[in-house]
Amino acid sequence: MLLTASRVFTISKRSFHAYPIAKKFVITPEIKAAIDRKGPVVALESTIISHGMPYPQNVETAKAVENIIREQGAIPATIALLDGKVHIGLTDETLEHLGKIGPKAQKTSRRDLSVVLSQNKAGATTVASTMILARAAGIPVFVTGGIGGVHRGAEQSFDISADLTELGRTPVAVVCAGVKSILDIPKTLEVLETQGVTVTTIGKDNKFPAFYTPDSGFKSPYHVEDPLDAAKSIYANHELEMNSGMVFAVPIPSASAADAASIQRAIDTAIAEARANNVYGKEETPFLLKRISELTKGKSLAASKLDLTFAMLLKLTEIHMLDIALVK
Ligand code: PSU
Ligand code: MN
Repeated sequence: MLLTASRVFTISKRSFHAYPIAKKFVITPEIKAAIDRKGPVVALESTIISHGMPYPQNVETAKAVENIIREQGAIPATIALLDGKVHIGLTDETLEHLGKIGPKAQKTSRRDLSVVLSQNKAGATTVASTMILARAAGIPVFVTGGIGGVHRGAEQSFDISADLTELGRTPVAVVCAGVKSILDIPKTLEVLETQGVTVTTIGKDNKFPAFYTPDSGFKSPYHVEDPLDAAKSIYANHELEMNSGMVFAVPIPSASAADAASIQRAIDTAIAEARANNVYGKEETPFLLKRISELTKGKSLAASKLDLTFAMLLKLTEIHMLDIALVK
């Protein structure tokens, strides 16, 4: 399934360019050089490191993902906020630090950036803030596991992730394994449509994936089999100066998919617990993910399968991401 480096496409740059970078940005020399020569760079978020997994697995997984990107001929750019600076690319030391402090780093979405930076706090970036900072640095493609979306019960709580509005206003292509069914998937797809976000499944059919499973039961508006077609649509998005983002969903292969029924049971339990414990807002996603991981770990078989699935998904999304990487 590994694609060769020759399959790393470049997308000619017209309207897509880095903003004049403020002093607040610390970009590793390797990434800076790659951006300057329009080489392939892949942005990665850091909430998944701080809030997604315990130490040291979080650091190990982050490194594994970065290695896959390198093997494919692109440069990984993990983004985080430390000591009042935006770090584009983490060193071994900064990654280790972020991994160790874990949830003590502040989960940082668009509305949090100004406070975290001005107060010199440690901040882990969500999909929304990673898009903003990647775009500023001149990186047009970003890979993650699952994006945020419309929470179940949003008709009462109004809880809709800022990831969706960011996708409507920032021209970064987000490659992911779909949307977890901790969220309301059809409502998420509706909001993405309202925001003008192109949603494309990369695969044989137009099934929109649900992270753990290849088919959420809902359709993707578009699907392409060849990642080159995905790259072409990113190019067209830049040419038209749309200034909106795109979602590319890469389904997990059926053979690796977690058992849908047991995952669904864990999700339902976790959601009921969140309601019973009055967990809302920015705490909800980390709470649900932690509980689902704990609940499925109770059954050792399901647990190892889930962990394996998660690692594989990251790999697959990185690989595809490289495929559709980048700007010239
Ligand atoms: N969905 C997942 N895993 C995650 C997240 C979402 O399956 O780790 C993280 C991402 O960083 C995403 C954020 O951007 O949670 C969304 O949080 P909220 O719903 O609070 O916007
Ligand atoms: Mn929310």
